[in-house]
Amino acid sequence: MSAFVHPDEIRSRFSAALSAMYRAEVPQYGELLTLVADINARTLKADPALADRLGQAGELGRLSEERHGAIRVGTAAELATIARAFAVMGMAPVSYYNLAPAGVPVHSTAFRPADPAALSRNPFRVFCSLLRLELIEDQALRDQAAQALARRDIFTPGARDLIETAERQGGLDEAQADRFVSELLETFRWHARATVDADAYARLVAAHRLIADVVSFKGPHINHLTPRTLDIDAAQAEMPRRGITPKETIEGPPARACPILLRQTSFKALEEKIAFPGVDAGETTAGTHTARFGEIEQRGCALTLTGRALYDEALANRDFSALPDDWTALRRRGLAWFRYVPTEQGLGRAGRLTGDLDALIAAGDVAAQPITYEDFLPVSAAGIFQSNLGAEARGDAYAVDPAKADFEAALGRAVLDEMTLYQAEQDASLAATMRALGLDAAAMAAV
Ligand code: OOG
Ligand code: NI
Repeated sequence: MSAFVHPDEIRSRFSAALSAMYRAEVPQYGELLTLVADINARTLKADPALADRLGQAGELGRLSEERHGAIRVGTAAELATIARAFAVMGMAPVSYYNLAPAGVPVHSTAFRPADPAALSRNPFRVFCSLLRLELIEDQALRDQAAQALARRDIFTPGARDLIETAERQGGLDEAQADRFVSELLETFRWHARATVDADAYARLVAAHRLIADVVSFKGPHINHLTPRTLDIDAAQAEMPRRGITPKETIEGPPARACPILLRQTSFKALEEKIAFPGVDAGETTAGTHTARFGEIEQRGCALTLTGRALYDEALANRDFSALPDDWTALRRRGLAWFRYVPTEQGLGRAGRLTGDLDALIAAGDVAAQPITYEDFLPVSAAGIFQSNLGAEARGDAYAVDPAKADFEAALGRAVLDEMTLYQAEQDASLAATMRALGLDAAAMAAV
């Protein structure tokens, strides 16, 4: 039997194919890519220290390939199959995001590579939301939505076959991997023809725009694909100059010398022509739908639970003074995650070093690199959702408890905890550094 294609490679091929498809469907996305590439090149040239830092962290190579997308599925079965499809590409569900408190009737996870080596090869992520039909108050409408969802299959037979093949064989060979990519791409494609009639669509929109978006079409079209910029303020300023109108404010933390977490901006959803099935077979009625948009993000350092609590508090009060804008302070106070590496000088002194971690860093024997935040921010996500739902979006929160257990039951597995992943990366890097320097790792615990 021929060798299997590495899941990281299948993920890269899928991410590239999705990007090409979305670029053809939404030409403004192509313009965003050019804008971000220009700004990234300019930023790296103007800031050699940043270029150095990204180079050492292994992030320069992945930058031009880096993107995340988002889809919204309608049923537990769709979510469970999507999870199996992403697993073929080395992507696992990380974190649980409940959007109901922000007035959006979904809960979500992000499928992404979990280990540092795979992230550095290609960090492609997909934010995946599951509609919560139970939050539709009107029983008749809820039933109609459930029926529309029960009638559709968002996967091609070929995609279903290949997911099973990958699970049975433990991977896909060259030909199978390419077929898997093109079959799975169909799930993410835009369908201009609605599956419900214009009346049903109008009632779904009245319940919530997002419900109409999930229920009215053959599949969960990719609704945005987001490149990573190194300077989001520059990108925001540049968008109008290139004929793109951004949302008013950047979501997430303010601009800082030491970027943390995630900052995002977007342009408003496009109004796109769609066709509803008419009363007579073959007849259609014209309509419009707004769902697909463009987004840009800047990623900073991942925060620990303590750091995240400070950030959440700061965001609520719009006062960020309690969060130090200084890598050393963030590290010493255990507010952010770091990857430790021995420096050349340190390696030259291996076996002869003493002192604690701070002393080794101060002496230049160990370097601490901020670990990039690979996840999402529910408040930011809610802001993006809201800005793309139009004025009618409900601002009030749904009165429901976080339903993580329900979500995991639908998913067919537990989501991974992002903090555990960052902690593991930090711990492993520290242990490897100490080993390389001939020091006792146990005595050097960082956070
Ligand atoms: C997903 C919105 C969340 C982000 O970057 O926070 C998201 C959606 O609109 O379906 O993509
Ligand atoms: Ni997004």
